[in-house]
Amino acid sequence: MDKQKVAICYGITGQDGSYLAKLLLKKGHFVVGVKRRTSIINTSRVDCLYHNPNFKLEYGDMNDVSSMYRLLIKYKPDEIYNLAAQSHVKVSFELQENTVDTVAMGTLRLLNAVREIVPNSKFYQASSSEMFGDNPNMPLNEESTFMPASPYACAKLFAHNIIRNYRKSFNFFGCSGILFNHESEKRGETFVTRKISIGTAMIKMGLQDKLFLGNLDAKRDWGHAKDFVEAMWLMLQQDESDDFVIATGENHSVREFCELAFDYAGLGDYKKYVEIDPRLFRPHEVPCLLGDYSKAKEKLGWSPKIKFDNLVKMMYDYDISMVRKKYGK
Ligand code: NAP
Ligand code: G4F
Repeated sequence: MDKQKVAICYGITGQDGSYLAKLLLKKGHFVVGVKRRTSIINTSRVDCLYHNPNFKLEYGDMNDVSSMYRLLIKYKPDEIYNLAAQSHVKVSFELQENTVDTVAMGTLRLLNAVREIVPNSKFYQASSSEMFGDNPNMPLNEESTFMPASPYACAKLFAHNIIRNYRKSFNFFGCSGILFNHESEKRGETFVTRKISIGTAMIKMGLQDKLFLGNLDAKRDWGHAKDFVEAMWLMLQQDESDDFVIATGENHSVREFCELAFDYAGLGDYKKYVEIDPRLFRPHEVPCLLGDYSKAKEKLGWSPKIKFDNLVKMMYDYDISMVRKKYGK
């Protein structure tokens, strides 16, 4: 019988960490999830895994090298998934150093520890379509030019490049998934899709009158996180490491997301409820993102399953049931 694979996942408490943990457990892995210390308990997305004998939570931080060594020595993982980040683009304009330290330097710290302790392991890096930034040449693929437009994107690009560099310089198995936006019922509540699905549900239940948003014209290539974590795992099952764009190949505006959510909720025209708050505009907006996932389709056999319409409906359905539960309606 094959030895059980051990995976360490940084960023376990986030949206993707929780979906990835469930997938890896289904694949038979022993999963070590790394959580950081916070003043309020931050494990709600993975609490359902707490009693699983193949799942273990450990403290660690992207800014704490000795904890990286401690965990790598203790578990000797076969696979390492680096999903940890200050992942909010707008916030990165206000917390530049913290974002760069966690995303860029944190990745470098983890890479160096991995190279020393488990040099034959496989490493996944959560790269981002934000790295394409201002590039107007859609659709974007692995060969497209990176033109990062935020401190977050600059930091992600450093991490992306250092993985490529280690792959070529040290024969290191490091894959970067250049993931376009992916959302879900577990998406952080300050990202636009979840703001809309919760806001629509609150308005539907008469608990809120208005939803305040920023740029409604921005377009994103939105998929579902459950589909996207499958691509992460597939990348690490290959014989050679590489970079892959993961996207749906379709994009929609924030306005279209609103139209669909309010219509599905039976509230009619979103314009009756949505107001623009200029404080939500960004110093430098990425107006449009659209990905070409042909390489992932060909080499990994990966394609997205959940379409935009369904994504919006799934998120709204989840949030209306949560609002009903929370407010006893
Ligand atoms: P998320 O929900 O914001 O999760 C980020 C995770 O990183 C959380 O577990 C967070 O912990 C953890 N974290 C933050 N700072 C840390 C630190 N200093 N040390 C250790 N852990 C830290 O993000 P996500 O949507 O799941 O995305 C996962 C990764 O993919 C991120 O790197 C993101 O930048 C990248 N990405 C996301 C998308 C997308 O559309 N979702 C697209 C492309 C790339 P807390 O729970 O304590 O905050
Ligand atoms: O939901 P967002 O905050 O996501 P954004 O900036 O595209 O970043 C997400 O996807 C990236 C992949 O491309 C990840 F790397 C990153 O970690 C994160 O997961 O904003 C989407 C769009 C933007 O154009 C923004 O200006 O929605 C626009 N928007 C309009 N009103 C808003 C709002 N964004 C937020 N967060 N809040 C608003 O009220």
